[in-house]
Amino acid sequence: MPTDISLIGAPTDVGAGARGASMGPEALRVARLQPILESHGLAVEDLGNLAGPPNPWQPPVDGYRHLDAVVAWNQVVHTAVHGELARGRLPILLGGDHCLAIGSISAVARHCRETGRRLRVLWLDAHADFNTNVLTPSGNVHGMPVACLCGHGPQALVEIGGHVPAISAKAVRQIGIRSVDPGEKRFVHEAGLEVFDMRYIDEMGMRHTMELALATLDEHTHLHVSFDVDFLDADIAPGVGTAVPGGPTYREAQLCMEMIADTGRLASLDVMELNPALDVRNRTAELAVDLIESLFGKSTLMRR
Ligand code: HAR
Ligand code: MN
Ligand code: MN
Ligand code: MN
Repeated sequence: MPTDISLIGAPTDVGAGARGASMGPEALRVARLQPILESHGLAVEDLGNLAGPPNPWQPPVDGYRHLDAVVAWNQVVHTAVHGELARGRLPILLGGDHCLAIGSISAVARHCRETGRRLRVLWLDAHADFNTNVLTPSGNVHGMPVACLCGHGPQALVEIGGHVPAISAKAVRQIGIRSVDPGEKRFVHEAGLEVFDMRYIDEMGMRHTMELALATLDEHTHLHVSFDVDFLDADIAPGVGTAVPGGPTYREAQLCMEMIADTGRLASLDVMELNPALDVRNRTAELAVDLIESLFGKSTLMRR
């Protein structure tokens, strides 16, 4: 796992249904993401923010809101994330809404093809984000990134990394899922996505869940974590646009992050959907930073 980290801000809410995720990168900086990672011996470079079109704030056309702007943002994200991977660095994408995972994960997948690595994507989210323009109840593209990455979506998004599909559904493990639209649910099953929903976590526990989600990694695996902050229980993480009750507790989320850290395979990360306009004194940003620390192996008194 590279220890040189690049922070990449993507300040847009172009794929979301609520405004404000565009302020996510700055809130993570205010919550001291860079110095806190540096305090654990990591070398962190903040590349600042990417630039893209403004949010047109228009109704859907053919089932997509703002498709052109979503494509433009994902292209700059793809280029930036791929560039950092090519430099041997570990990119952390600071969202921004979750539609940007199309650019980010397509870049990771391209890098894996170029370097002969195997990709595993952990999708930590309340939502499956597996809608299409036909299935979507909203037209918001942040509900569609996993489907786009698996080849189901508009050509301009599906082809962003030059290889269609960018990833196989088999590479993905979804964790924390508790809000899936009816048509989306059928499509998730049809595609064969491996989903550890909240019912599964309730019954089996986070430890067993993560053991399965992280099974069969080896030294050739590039582990990408796409962390939608609404993964967390809405009571502890109010600063998101689409909060859903009944998510992982603070301790469950910590264990999830610690078990990922223990694999030593983490090679890229998205931190998405943080919405400071809905937060309380930057508490959700601070919680996200606390969990990211654990993801990078913050040592605890008992274990190390
Ligand atoms: N499933 C809903 C839709 O497609 C809600 C979308 C998701 N919101 C997110 N993504 N934050 O995880 O409109
Ligand atoms: Mn999401
Ligand atoms: Mn590459
Ligand atoms: Mn979500």
